[in-house]
Amino acid sequence: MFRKVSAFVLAGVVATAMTGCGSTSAPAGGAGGGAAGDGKITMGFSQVGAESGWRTANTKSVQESAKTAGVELKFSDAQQKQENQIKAIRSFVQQKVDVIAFSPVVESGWDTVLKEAQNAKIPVILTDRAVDSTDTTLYKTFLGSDFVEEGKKAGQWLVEEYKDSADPVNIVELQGTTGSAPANDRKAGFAEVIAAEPKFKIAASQTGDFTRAKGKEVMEAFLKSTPDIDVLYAHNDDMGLGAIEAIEGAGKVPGKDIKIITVDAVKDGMQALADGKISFIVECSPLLGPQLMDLAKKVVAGEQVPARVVTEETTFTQEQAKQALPTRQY
Ligand code: GYE
Repeated sequence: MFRKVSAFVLAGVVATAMTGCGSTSAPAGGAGGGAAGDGKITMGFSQVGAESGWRTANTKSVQESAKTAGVELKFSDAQQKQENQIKAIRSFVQQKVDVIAFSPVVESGWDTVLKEAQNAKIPVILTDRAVDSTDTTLYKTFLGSDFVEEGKKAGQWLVEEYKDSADPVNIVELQGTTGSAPANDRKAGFAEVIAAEPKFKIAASQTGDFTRAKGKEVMEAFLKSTPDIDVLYAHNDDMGLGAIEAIEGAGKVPGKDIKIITVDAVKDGMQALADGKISFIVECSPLLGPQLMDLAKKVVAGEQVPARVVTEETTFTQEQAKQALPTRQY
């Protein structure tokens, strides 16, 4: 259900981007007249939480870029709870900020509060994660990764890795936060690619909420309930790193007994890849701050912005991780 809606929305968004619509034609939030009152743009930003290394890097990127861009940032941490994000957005509307940016913890349930922002003529920018609202006029643009593509890249590596074997491959999956865009899409992209070969079997799949602690806990349960695990696909590095502790605790060797694929490519993940504990990482960049500030300035000034801005990213093998580590920014 989620997937159908999102695919539909995405198609709409792309179509909108191509026709060049979906952008403001008049200054929306009273540029310069916002809460700062000194010609500065004021941005209300509702962050998901502090659940992972990715999130910490993302928060830092947003805060530093706001400073550099001269944007006054009202930052709110939702501690992974949608109700906190809704409260934060309502408070930003009350405070008459010039622009609201947020990274929605889950995809569904945003229409009412986004309508409130729209009625108050405060433009909204989605950053990092998407919403599944069918009314795409509720936000000006969505800046972030293509999570389906990330899932596909993970699946493609696996297909290649096992191309010479006909034996069954038992996979366990640690999903991100239930209902979040990256969990839904990384699962879907991966499943689509591996479905082409019946030897791949997802033996167990459960949420680890994108945290190290939950990743460890759920992997411990997988190791007890699922015999002969060949591969772990974790929707982020942190869950993979927690799972490594569980695997080692069970007397198995990560990277050898169980191959691990993760997403993000934060420093700790890259180190585990360089050490051979993780086998492959799909990059997801958290450094969205500079582009976010650019988009915010344009939106507030009533300039055209693309309806979708996709982050560029790559993938890493062990050798590539060793090379990239010394200059890795996050
Ligand atoms: O992959 C994960 C974080 O939304 C892309 O959220 C983000 C994800 C990221 O908790 O580590």
